[in-house]
Amino acid sequence: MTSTLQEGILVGCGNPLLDISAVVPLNFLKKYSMNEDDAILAEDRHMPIYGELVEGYQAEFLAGGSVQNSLRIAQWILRQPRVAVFFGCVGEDRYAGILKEKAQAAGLDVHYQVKKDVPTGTCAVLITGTHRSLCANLAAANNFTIDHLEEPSNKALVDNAQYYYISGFFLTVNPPSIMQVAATAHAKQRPFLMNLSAPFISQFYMAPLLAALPYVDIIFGNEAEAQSFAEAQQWPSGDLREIGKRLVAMEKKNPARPRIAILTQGCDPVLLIQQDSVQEFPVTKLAVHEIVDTNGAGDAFVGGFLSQFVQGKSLDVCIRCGNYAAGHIIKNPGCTYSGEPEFV
Ligand code: 26A
Repeated sequence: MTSTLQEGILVGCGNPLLDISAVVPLNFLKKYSMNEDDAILAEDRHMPIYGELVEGYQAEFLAGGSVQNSLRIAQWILRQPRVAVFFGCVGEDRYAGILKEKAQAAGLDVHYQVKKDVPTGTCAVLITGTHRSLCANLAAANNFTIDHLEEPSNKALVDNAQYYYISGFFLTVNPPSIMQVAATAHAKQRPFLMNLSAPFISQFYMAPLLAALPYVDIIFGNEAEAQSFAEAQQWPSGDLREIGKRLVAMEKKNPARPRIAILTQGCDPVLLIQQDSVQEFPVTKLAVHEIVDTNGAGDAFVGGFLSQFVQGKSLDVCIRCGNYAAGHIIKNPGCTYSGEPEFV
């Protein structure tokens, strides 16, 4: 970090979740009809998972929630506190305290909406080898309402930001808030960034996703999420480059700033798609013994990207930093970091 950035230059909204993470046998996934590397919303039949992880599998508690993860990582790399502001809904309990403490320790400026009498959301993280399967019980996070963004001090934070980032996950909670932030970004001609987040978003939340997409300047996703979007759109080709090109060509409110798609594919190269061009950015492959878990890798990629993007750096630098951050997070439990960032 050389120059000082405006406080609150980056605003994000999402689901603040406490991750309950454990290494489990494949049978555990089977028992709950879950797949490796999936991300789902908990139904009633998943509710015993959380207790089982704590009682039988030495579960670890870690700060989570996709957008909050990305913003914490951006803060870690920036080393300047309060560059990023986060909105989301928590309960009034010990888990909310842990989340706030971890976010603030990273330098993130959190403005939680607090829903009394509803527990803070949790996410079961089931680790099987280098895979992770997520099962989110949103609880309080699902109670976020647009009036939180309309409170004068929060509205001022949204109005003053220069960059906006919201996950596809948040489409399950409050599309009106997403549309409001998107419209603000559009009116002020500021970048609005979103993430496809999980295959189930394109399967079950395509309508609100399509409503937000015309405002999206940069869309992130991994290969499974991009495939799911393509299938839901009934696009003929499953080729990731083709999907990216079609994504960037979809309707856009501000055609003067063509949409960019950034698609990750594990340890294969990251694809940067702009109009008809596709560029590849290699990923440094980690040895299996270096991998602690892959939980949060995609979020960390976005966090690293954002840390450079808000400094006006080139897309090339942003993506290289995304790859650096993801690599670091994979070597640590959940979406946590250790030591000082080493990205130059
Ligand atoms: C709506 N859903 C399902 C979710 C999530 C989520 N964050 C927001 N909404 N499901 C999982 N996560 C978070 O994703 C991170 C890994 O990318 C987990 O909390 C985990 O920290």
